[in-house]
Amino acid sequence: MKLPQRLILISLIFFQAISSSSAQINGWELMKEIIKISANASKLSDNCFQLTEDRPWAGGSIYYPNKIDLNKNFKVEMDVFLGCKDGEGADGMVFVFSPKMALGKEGGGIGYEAVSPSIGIEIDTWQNEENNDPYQDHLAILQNGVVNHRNGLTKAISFKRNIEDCEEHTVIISWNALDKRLEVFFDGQYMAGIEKDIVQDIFQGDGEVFWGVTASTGGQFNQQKVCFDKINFKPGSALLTSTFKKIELDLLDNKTVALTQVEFKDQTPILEDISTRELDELAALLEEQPDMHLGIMGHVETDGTASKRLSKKRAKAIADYLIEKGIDKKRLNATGFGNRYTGVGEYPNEERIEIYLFRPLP
Ligand SMILES: [Ca+2]
Ligand SMILES: [Ca+2]
Repeated sequence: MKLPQRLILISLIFFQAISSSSAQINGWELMKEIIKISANASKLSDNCFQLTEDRPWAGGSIYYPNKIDLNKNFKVEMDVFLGCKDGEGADGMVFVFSPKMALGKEGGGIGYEAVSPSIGIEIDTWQNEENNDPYQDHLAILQNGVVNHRNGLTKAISFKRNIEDCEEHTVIISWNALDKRLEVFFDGQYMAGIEKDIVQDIFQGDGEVFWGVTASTGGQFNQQKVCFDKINFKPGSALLTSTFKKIELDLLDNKTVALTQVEFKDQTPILEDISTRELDELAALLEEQPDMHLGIMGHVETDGTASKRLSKKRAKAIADYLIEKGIDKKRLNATGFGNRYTGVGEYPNEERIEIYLFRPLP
């Protein structure tokens, strides 16, 4: 198997995809399972995490443990809770992109200091004069684990009010890979932005990084929490390969499997953009197995002739996509079953595309 070439090919396809469409993947379902927690952080619910308790000298971080690719767009919407103490509260939190899942220094370091290479979006609730912090709670885009505002990518931007107010605040972080623009919004207001080739300038050309949030307390302290509302990104190639890996192994083991990432627009055979990465992997597998044919079976939820037709059209849409990717149509056998068969075991979804490999009779 020529895996490296395949990865390069897939990267190229994705690189082209960003310029032509706004395809997005909601990483949320994946994230619920596999967030990585370090030090004093803890999980509060499926989408909420406590980063620090309300006690001195605590530090905590959470990271999504599969790299994302900054050559593609990334957007996260989260609610941050910075505590209930203003004058006596500290220190804040930092949203981080870095090839390491690291927790930096506590206190004024906000769990970010010394995490390098990195981009950090700091929400700072304590004035450290040694870091040129303004008196007010503030926000800034920082680089390479340096918390001194003299070296920031933006200056420190003060909030017009106290943000350690026992309330949740919405933070949106948006990276546009094409314009190379990183923007931060707080409670619906634009706060800061940079235009920078982060992949080249910070990460030496390798756009695959982890993302996470760090926080700390010091002599002063607050409880600090983060909840994620929406996360949109395309996974890096490592995740891409690992999600398809199981499907590939099962197929080669003569099993029938349901595709996990293929989605259609409601009641139509039109593929959602999200589907392409799994189908591209499937096309690559078929290229590696030139003697094998592929059975494609469409299943839908509802009863009736129209449903049977829809399930067949959907199976055919998969075949058409693979043909477009260079797979000989003689190798593809698409059928639709309406709702005749219920999904079982690992594939309880009624709406699904199942596939299997078979060797044609001579
Ligand atoms: Ca404050
Ligand atoms: Ca500070």
